[in-house]
Order: sequence, then C-alpha cells, then structure tokens
Amino acid sequence: MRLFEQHQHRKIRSLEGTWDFQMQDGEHAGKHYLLPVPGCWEMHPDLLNYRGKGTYRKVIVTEREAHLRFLFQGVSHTAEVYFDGKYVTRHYNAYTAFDALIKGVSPGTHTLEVRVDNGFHEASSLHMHNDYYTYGGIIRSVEVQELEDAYIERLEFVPSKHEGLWQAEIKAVVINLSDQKKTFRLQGQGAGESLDFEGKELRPHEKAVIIGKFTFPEAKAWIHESPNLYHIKLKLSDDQGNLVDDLTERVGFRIITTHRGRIQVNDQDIVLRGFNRHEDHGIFGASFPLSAMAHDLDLMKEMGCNSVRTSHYPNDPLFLDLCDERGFYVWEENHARGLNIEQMRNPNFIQQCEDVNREMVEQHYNHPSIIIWAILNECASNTEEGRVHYKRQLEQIRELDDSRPLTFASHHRDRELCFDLADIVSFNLYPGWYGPEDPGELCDAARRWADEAGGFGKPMIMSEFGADAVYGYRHMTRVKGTEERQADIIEQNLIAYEKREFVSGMYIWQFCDCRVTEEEVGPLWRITTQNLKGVVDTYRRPKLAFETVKQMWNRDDKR
Ligand code: ADA
Repeated sequence: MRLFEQHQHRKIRSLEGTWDFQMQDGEHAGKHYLLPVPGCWEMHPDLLNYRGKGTYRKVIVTEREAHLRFLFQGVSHTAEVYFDGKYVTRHYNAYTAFDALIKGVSPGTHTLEVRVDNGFHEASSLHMHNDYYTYGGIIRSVEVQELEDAYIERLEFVPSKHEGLWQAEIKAVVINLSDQKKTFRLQGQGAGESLDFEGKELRPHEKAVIIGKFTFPEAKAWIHESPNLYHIKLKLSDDQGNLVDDLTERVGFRIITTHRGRIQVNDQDIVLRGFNRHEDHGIFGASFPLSAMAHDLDLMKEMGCNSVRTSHYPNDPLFLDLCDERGFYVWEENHARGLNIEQMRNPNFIQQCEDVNREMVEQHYNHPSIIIWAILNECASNTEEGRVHYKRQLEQIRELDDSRPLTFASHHRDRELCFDLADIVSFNLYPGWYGPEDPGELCDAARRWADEAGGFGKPMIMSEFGADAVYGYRHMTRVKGTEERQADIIEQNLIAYEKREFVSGMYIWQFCDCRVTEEEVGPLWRITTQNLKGVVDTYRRPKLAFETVKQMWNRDDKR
C-alpha cells in the first residue's frame, strides 16, 4: 500500500485481487463480473460508460477473534460498506481514504460488501459533470488489519529548527478499543534517536493524542536536490508492558516559509516548475499501478520539473511517496473544480468540503514533498458569498496545519475578492489560447491585480496556462489544435514567466490528456471528449511541446 513498511506488529493483508461485481442498472444489471481491485470499472468493455451504482463483494476468512479494520485508500465516489450483511459505514469522495472497523469478529468466513455509486446527483456536491472524469469503483488499494485492544490511528511529525539543530514535535493519535481503562506507553526510534513518550491513561473507547518533542542532531534536511527521508517507528504497549500495536511513518526535515514575496524551503528561495496532473490514463483510468505513476514522474523529471500540482483533488499516497523519494515539490489541493455560486449552495457542499479538507491534511500530513495546500480551484471567489466559503476553508486547514502556506487558483483576474486570505496568489490564465493576450503583459497585469486586491507582498504562481493539441496532428499552418501551436504557446508563456523575478512558480496545464464527461463538452470545445492540453497524450506519447519544455527547463541559465 505504501513504499515503506508501516507495520511489523499489526497484522495486515492486502485485499487486492479480483472481487465479485454486479452493476445495479443498465442492460447488464445483475450479471456477475470478476473485476480487479484496485481498478476503475470503466476498464471493462461492458462498463465503459457506466455511471451509477454497483456492488463489490469479497469473502474474508479469519483464523482468530480480532477487531478488523478495513482501510480503503479511495472508492469513487461514494461507498457504503457492509460486513456479513450489516451496514458499517459510508464515505463520500473518491480521493481520500477511510476505514471500516468491526469489533470482535469471530473466526470463520465472512463477506465484505462495498456498494459504490459514481452517479451525479444532489447528494454529490463535488463530483459532477466536469472537465475531468469521475470514474467508478474501488480505485485505490484496500487492506484489512487485525487490531488488538488499542491502536495508533496516525501520527503527525512537525519539524522545526533551533540553533542549527533539527527538532520535531510528534503527535500520535491513540485509540483504546477495550472496555477497560488502561495506561498506554509509546516508545520508538527515528533518525538515530530513541523516542520516549509519557504514559497516558485512556478511558474505555477513548481517542487521545500523545505528544513528545525531540531533537535530532544527526538529521539531514529534505530538499529537492537531496530528499533525505527517515522512518519514525512507534510502538504502543499496555500497562503490563505487552506490545499492542505499531506504526511507522516516513518523514523529512524541512520548513516552508513565504517571505519577501518568495517561497522558501529551508530558507532557500525556490521557483516551482512543473505540471498540473490529473490522475487519468488511457488504460487505467484513475487507478494507477505504481509503475505508471513512476513513469509519469520520470517523464516530468526528464522535462526538468521540480514540482507537480495535484489538480483538482488529493492524490494516491503512493504517488506522494514517490514524490517524497524523488524530491518533487507538491501543491496538493482539495477536491473542487469550477463551481459557480449556485453549485456552492448545494446543501452538502460545506460538509463535503470540510471532510475532504480534514482527510487530505490528516492523511497526507507527513509527506515532506507537500509544500502547499490549496482549495477550490476556480470557484466563486469573486463573490461575497463565495468568500465566506474560502475564508472558512482556509481557516479550517490552517487550524489543522499551520506549517504550510495556503493558496487557491483563481481565474477572476481583477474581480478576485479573496487574495488577502491566502499566503500565495495563484492565477489560471491562458494567454495565447483562450485570448490573444501577450503572456508577459498579462502576467504584469496579474501582479497589479493581486497587489491591489490584498495580495501585495505575497509570492505569485502562474498555476495554469497551456493549449490544446491533438496528438499526431502536425501542420505547417501551426493553427490551433496542432502540436506546433501548442508548443509555441507554452514556449511563449514560459519565456515570459522565467524572466519575471516575482513569479515563484509555473504549472503548465497539463501533463497528460484526460477524459472529460460528455455532458460538459460542446462539439468543438472538447473534441474527442478529452481535455487535450496534455504535453503527452492519454497513453503518455509525447507531443512536440514535450521537447520544448525539456529544452526550456533544462537550461543552465534559468533562475
Ligand atoms: C481551467 C481549469 C482546468 C481546465 C482548464 C482548461 O483553468 O482549472 O480544470 O478546465 O481550465 O483546459 O480550460
């Protein structure tokens, strides 16, 4: 499930494999399939366009009595979990993890059932017809864990530096599953140090946070050029000294700041160069095997990128693990794209955003690669009513994590009302594509708009620019739609932004072509029902712009 072993004591079993599947509606309703998990159901020829409900089933055999915790990394987009026919839990949003805990399961044969819905209706305020595709199914990995009477739900590692020495606060969330009051002790090791926490008494079923502060004299910083990673291994014991659980996290020592209108990692100014990337692939849909994720990062590295934006939702933790290992800087954002104020009035919007924000930050807290949290891409931040949501969500995230700067990508130009709320101002503008503007002039105008609307002194990122090109369509006319025109537009944008010292980051829209929903597209706007602004197509075949970016970002004289 991850690129490092998280448990040596806790028993875990992967549930990857084939699961029984039946769709609820349509001409194949009721027919049994054996579908791969993880996987998108659109990968099966009978289900290429299926939007609706379907049920996955798996037989689980247990050898001894235990509390079972099923951990789902992503089900798209709504899951209802049943165990032996009884309802256990429900989760909305394809792009964050959730668990289903069943206490005291007796040995024997059991059935796990996951009812999945990827339909578009009022109950779903974030997944809808859009300029990307909401696939269906259990799209990320699943495992089952056997728990004893207490477990470490998660830990947060918060690095800081004092008088040249790395320190960190470690906060562990511990849950007592038993009916008795018990004192638990946490001990561990990491980055050459022993980690000893105070004992803590927990009431029956109580969830508590155990905190310790430690100094790590041997630790080396995590930074793009040398992404040093360390394992923090924690063990939980009860009053009798019996080991009841363990958890390992992989962390890095680094501090992100925004001073003097620039972004710093460990006090060094950085310039972010990279792509917006949808988790979408012509063969795998949104359900990536590790090798395909690694390949995407290899291609980006080849083009000289140091960063990636997870537009427009939290990404698979395996992808983030790869970014940690390769020193990629990640802008991770919550799930929303282009919602107008009417859509933001959906009665589920507030709660569903709050959930995805909390899950994103708590679940991905320890990835050193994530250096920016973002919210609500291109939503109604140009209205007073929209501003209330931006303010609330930015405050929520700041409360969960005040160690990373916050931003949101805006296309409202001089009508933006929320720049004062963010730490970094970010613009989605498409000079040369949607309009004939000059990228340099537009970028200067954007700086002025930000300065006049609460963004003065804040770093600025060009968070989207680019152009559509049909893979293989080359023509001397260089008209719109050709690979030549796309390469020209990207080159002109990059030349303009590279020159401007006040630009702290540039994310090309986009890395790969992606599927969009048919309802979203006018006949010419999204030809082939894809957003074709990828510099590689959906099967990762490079277009001409690939070479252009590679030339630009591998130059020695870039700032
Ligand atoms: C927007 C949006 C992207 C994509 C892009 C485009 O800026 O954030 O999701 O739709 O436009 O291709 O037009």
